[in-house]
Amino acid sequence: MIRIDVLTLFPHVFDSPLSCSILKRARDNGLLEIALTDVRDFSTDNYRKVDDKPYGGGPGMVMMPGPVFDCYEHVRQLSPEKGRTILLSPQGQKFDQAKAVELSREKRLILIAGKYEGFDERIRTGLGAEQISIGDYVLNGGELAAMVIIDAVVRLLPGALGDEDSAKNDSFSEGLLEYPQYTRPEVFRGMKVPEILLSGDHAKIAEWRKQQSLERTKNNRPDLLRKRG
Ligand code: 6GU
Repeated sequence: MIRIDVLTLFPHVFDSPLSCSILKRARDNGLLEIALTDVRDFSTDNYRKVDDKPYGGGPGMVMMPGPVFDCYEHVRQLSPEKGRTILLSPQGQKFDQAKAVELSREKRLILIAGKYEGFDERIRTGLGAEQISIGDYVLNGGELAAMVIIDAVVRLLPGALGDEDSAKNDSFSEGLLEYPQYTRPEVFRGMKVPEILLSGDHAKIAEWRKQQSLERTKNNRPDLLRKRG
């Protein structure tokens, strides 16, 4: 069982993905407890303001520390586990499968998704939060990044997938991309399934798949081969 709290200005963004397939089943089966909390509810301003202009000037708005701290302190006491606090930010360390595995072993994650140009730095330092980015591009807010992390983490929870093996064979689990897959029919619009997959020779099939994985990785993601050594 993992508990994931998300602090966000847009809790409804999470409704649809959380009600789909694996995430829904994980919640229904008690593998996952997820709680969304609206940071705006912790604004002390009459207009529910949560952001302000940056000191020193410059474009955009910055998330104010007050509402985020108050929201965080409220969320913290909803459950006894301390867990790990993660700020979603393009300035963070890059999220990858190894990080997903690491996070899937936690009892609790507290994800903070900000909108606007960024967070007041005291949010990161004061909460002792680690920062995570999902890649080298800029999103309008942390919500989709939080959703990506939740999705990647939950499918690693024991019992979350129907077939226990399927997470182990995934792309990246061995540092390589996955081999090509085929299903029926044997011939589709003149395109045939590779003969070897119909041969029943399991050793040959395993060898072919490994070769295909290496080939794909070399062509599409040479960085992964270098990382693997
Ligand atoms: Cl975590 N947030 C935002 N706003 N943009 C991102 C990101 C996060 N990761 C990649 N781009």
